[in-house]
Amino acid sequence: MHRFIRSIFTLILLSTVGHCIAAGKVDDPAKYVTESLAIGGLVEHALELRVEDLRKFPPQKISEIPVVCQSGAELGKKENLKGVLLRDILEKAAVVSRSHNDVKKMAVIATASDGYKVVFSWTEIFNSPIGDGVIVFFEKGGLPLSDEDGRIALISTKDIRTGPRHVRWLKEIEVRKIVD
Ligand SMILES: Nc1nc2c(c(=O)[nH]1)N[C@H]1C(S)=C(S)[C@@H](COP(=O)(O)O)O[C@H]1N2
Ligand SMILES: [Mo]
Repeated sequence: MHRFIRSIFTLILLSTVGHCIAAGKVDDPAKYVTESLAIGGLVEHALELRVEDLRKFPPQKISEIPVVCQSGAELGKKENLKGVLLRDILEKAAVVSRSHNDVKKMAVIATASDGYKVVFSWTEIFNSPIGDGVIVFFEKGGLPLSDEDGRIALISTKDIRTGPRHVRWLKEIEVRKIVD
């Protein structure tokens, strides 16, 4: 019986720890907050954008987006987000394409200050409906994002599960040609 209780306890403990790691909750979110976003790699104009610079792009509003983890767990929803299209930012940075087929071989990598990274393809962003929903956001309910959300974040709103390509504490977007 004791062993049974102990294993139940261990299971509860493990699932809690697992969930926290999955959702990337940390003790001191303030230390991950980023105040600017760097755009680099295969671009003509490397950019360093603060929130006031992001505001100069055409605004995008998300009234409501459910956040669903890769595991299928529903983590709630985000409401009244304001941001801009990643596509508009990349157009300003101007992706370097030397030959007709170059862009088809490119990845766009979003990196957060805690090391979290997600990958898009150039095609997803510029030549698929996914691109219409990839938003770099900086406001929630009319206020700057909290330390937990990161002052600058990204979300791919048209994904089936929106948790994975939601990037808190966004710090860098890198364009890379990943195949020859
Ligand atoms: N920077 C960063 N962003 C992250 C993570 C992370 O560990 N670090 N975890 C991701 C995972 S696994 C999920 S499910 C969602 C959770 O979104 P929430 O923080 O809004 O609940 O954030 C994603 N964004
Ligand atoms: Mo997740």
